[in-house]
Amino acid sequence: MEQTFIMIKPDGVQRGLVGEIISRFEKKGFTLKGLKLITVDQPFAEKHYADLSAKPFFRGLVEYIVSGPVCAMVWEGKNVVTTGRKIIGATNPAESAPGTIRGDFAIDIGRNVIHGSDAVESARKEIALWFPEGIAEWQSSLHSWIY
Ligand code: 3AN
Repeated sequence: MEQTFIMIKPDGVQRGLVGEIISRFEKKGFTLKGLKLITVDQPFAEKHYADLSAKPFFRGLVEYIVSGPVCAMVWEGKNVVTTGRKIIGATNPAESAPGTIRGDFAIDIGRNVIHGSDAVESARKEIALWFPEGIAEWQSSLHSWIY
């Protein structure tokens, strides 16, 4: 089953949006497979955002991510990478539709509340980076058609 890495950024944690965001993924029908509150250091944040290292906003982005605890999660379900990105909304909150997380809760591209993997392959890499200890194995006891 497909998995994705979702991270509530320091602003989302400090604004008390963790419950709301988890609720949206749960209500959609996705399954929570990993969850931790963690403060990362600069080398770790640079590794996570390595693809953006040449961007002018890279330094500020790293400073933002290390500024406080983030809520790191693994979510599972059919098409969860693409659908998760739809739930999150466009990168720039000025362009993210109402009803999406960024559309509802963010204003500034540099404080856009949440991260979600952009492809199955990057999800695999990000889950390995953020959850080197592995994630809990569990199966829902609901019938498989209830999701
Ligand atoms: P997404 O998070 O939607 O996948 P990316 O991968 O292009 O978007 O950007 C990663 C993060 O970098 C964004 N979540 C945002 O916090 C930050 N970012 C992107 N573009 C800018 C920008 N122009 N100015 C400041 N921060 C930016």
